[in-house]
Amino acid sequence: MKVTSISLLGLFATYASASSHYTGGDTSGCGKSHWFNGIPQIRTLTSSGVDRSYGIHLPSNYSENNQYPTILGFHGSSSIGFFFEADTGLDDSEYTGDKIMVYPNGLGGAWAGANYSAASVQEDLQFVWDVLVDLRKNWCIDSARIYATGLSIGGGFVDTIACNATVGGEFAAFAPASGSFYTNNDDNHENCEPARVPMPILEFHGGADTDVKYDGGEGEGGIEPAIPDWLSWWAQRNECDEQYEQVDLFNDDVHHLSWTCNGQTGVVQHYKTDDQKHDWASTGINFSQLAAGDLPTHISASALIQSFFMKFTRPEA
Ligand SMILES: *[C@@H]1O[C@H](CO)[C@@H](O)[C@H](O)[C@H]1NC(C)=O
Ligand SMILES: *[C@@H]1O[C@H](CO)[C@@H](O)[C@H](O)[C@H]1NC(C)=O
Ligand SMILES: *[C@@H]1O[C@H](CO)[C@@H](O)[C@H](O)[C@H]1NC(C)=O
Ligand SMILES: CC(=O)N[C@H]1CO[C@H](CO)[C@@H](O)[C@@H]1O
Repeated sequence: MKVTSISLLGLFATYASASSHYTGGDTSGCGKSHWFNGIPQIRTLTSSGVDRSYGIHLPSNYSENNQYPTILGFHGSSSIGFFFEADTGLDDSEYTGDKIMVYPNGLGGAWAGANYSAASVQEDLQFVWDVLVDLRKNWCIDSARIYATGLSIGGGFVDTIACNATVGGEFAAFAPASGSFYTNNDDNHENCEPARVPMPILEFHGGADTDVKYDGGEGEGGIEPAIPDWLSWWAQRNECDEQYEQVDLFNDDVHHLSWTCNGQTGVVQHYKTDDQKHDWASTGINFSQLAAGDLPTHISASALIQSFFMKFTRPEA
């Protein structure tokens, strides 16, 4: 009986996603005016008894009664949100001129999941929850259009969020890049419990990544899955057709994989850039590429995630 009602709810969520826009969520931050729109700001809060912080960037034409799509961007290891912005350019109005960008800062420069992480998975998930509460109280957030992206261990943590029904359920779609997936990986991938079907997810990964290898194995902070395996788990969770569509681009240097799930195209997507190392895919050189001894690639992850995210809204629960 219980199982039947759960699968019925799953079906409902699937069909509701196309038409029914989620209108829940606190909107008490709407109507509050702010200074320094268009300029990065830092906000602090206490989470699990620890002082934490995040950066926030509002559109320069922020309008206090407009509910904005909001993207949380999780930095890589030995980093802070400010550097993730520098690598991705996600504050640029060409990407987020009508969205709010949020850059949470990890404890000890990293995120939970690795064997070197300062915070536990429980604490970092709680932090994301607390950030969402703080955002909604202070700014005008569209709770149907909250998204998460991240680089390296920040990408891995995006997967950790997606796999937690409570916290991940607040998001409409996810886009990890060069992700080190330490939780819900080979041995325990079935522990992943997403809030609903589907949970749209797009991953970028370099074929020449020697830090978080495409074929998986020992990583800096634990065992990582092979990316094709990780993709197949998400395809299963999202009830996708087994056969995906593959388009080879740029003289076979870039491979775009896309899954259709319950009749909806592109719910799970992947870009493999053959020559790319462990960094953020962009057509202009950025710091993460310099640090990895890499060059720009053919595609811009910052642009591609915008069109991916805007295809999806969080359905009614
Ligand atoms: C705000 O500016 C962006 C470009 O920076 C533009 O795309 C958007 O339409 C503007 N929004 C409003 C409400 O004027
Ligand atoms: C999701 O994360 C929250 C916050 O850490 C935690 O309390 C909850 O137990 C997690 N849920 C699952 C199913 O792991
Ligand atoms: C973390 O895991 C990696 C990969 O298994 C291992 O090489 C490393 O020694 C571990 N580090 C710690 C501090 O346990
Ligand atoms: C420092 C730097 O040049 N960063 C760039 C990295 O790539 C993104 C996306 O193309 C640019 O917007 C950044 O300015």
